[in-house]
Parts: sequence; C-alpha cells; structure tokens
Amino acid sequence: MTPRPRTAVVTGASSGIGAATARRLAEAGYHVVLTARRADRLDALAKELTAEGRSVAVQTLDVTDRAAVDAFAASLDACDVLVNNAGGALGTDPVATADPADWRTMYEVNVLGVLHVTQALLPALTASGDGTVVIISSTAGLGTYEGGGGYVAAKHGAHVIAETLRLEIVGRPVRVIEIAPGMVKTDEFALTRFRGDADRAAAVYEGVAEPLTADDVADTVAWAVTRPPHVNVDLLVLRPRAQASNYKVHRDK
Ligand code: 8X3
Repeated sequence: MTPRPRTAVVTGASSGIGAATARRLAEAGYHVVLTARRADRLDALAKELTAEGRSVAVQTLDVTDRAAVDAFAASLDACDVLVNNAGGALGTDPVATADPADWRTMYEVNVLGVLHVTQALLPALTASGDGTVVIISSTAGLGTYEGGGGYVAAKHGAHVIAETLRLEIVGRPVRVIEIAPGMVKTDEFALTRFRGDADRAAAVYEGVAEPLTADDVADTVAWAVTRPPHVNVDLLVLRPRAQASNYKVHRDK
C-alpha cells in the first residue's frame, strides 16, 4: 500500500507569505490545501501549481467565521500540517487615538482566526501521529514600537497561543512552531495597513537594502516543518540584515 500524501493546510494562501509557503510545501511533496477569502486568487495559484505537477486543493475560507472553519475541518480527510498565516495590520495610530474597530478587526483575524482553525484541526493533527501547527506571528509579537498598537497587541496574542498550546499539548504527537518575521516586503501587507495609500506603503521599505521576501519566510517554514518529528523549532525570528530591531532599520540615503 502506498502511504497517503501528507496534507498541509495554509490559511491566507492567496498572496504573500501564505502563497509562498503553499508553493514551498507543495514542492516539498505535501498535498496542500490553499485557503483564503479570495477564490479567484486561490484558483490562479492552484492552476499554476497543478501545471507544475503539484498536488493542491482549494477552499475559500474566512478564518474569522467559526462555522465555516468547522465545516472546512469536517470536510478534510486528514491534516498533518497547519500553517496559520492569515493576518494583517490596520493603521499605525497611537494608542491614545486609535479606532477600537481596527483593533477588533486585527484581534479577530490575528488571534481568533488562529484559535478557530487550530481548535478545529487539532483532532486531525493529533490523529496524524505527527502533526505540526505553525503560527506565523511577527517580531511585533515579541516587542512593541510606537504606532504598532493594535497590531502589536494582536501579534502578542498569536505568540501567546503558540507558547500556551505547546505547554498544553506536550505528550501528544503535535509540534507547535512559531515563525516571527520582521520586515517583509510583500505586495499587500503595508498597502493594507495604510488602507491603499501606496506612497505610505512604499515609504516603509524606502532605502532598506533588502527587506525579507515572502519566499524567505516560506523557506524557513518549510525547513522547520521538514525537521524530524521529534525536533520542535519553538520560535524562529527572522529579519533582514538591515533591521536590527523593530525600530532600528538601516536605510541607504
Ligand atoms: C510585520 C512586522 O514591523 O510591520 O509583521 O510590525 S512590523
């Protein structure tokens, strides 16, 4: 009997780090289930990967919708790897004046989204006998910066989920891996944060020699996931060489 292909679920797989991670895991031989809200983008990526001979499936999914997440979990035959990637930032307003609605949105996706999908898939990950939960947090989950506000608070929440879950399920055959990227230049992260203001989004990376790419992060995810089952990469922090901390970034004039 040929062993079944190992299945990896990636949230937020329609662009950026999620899409790059889906690609890397598909290349590593996983059957990858691409999930995100935007079906057209998922379909385009799935078509590309299928043409390359990879094994993929597509599921439209909003991680903040618990009923949809549960239905998705029930539809899966198996799950060996879950990559919680869906997330994002809204605004850089100071705590004193930030809009609580933005904070709520960021908490919903970055914290409750991770909670929903992880809870729903934990039984399958345990049944796999060698399951892996990956949480893509951020360096914003490990330290703060002015204007980080709601995003920093939410990513600290994601970090705490990883730390707490690892304690709670020790002894089960499931690893909990947190990947915390610093400055990553993607098509959408900064643009979303600045609500479509392309100039402000571009200024984030201005003069920075080589911000991380989505694929740099995906590479670390694939590396961590493909370590032998007894090796748990608890927390991997990666930043571009030009970034020494959340607020110490070298910019060429
Ligand atoms: C993104 C890193 O520096 O914009 O997760 O908070 S930062």
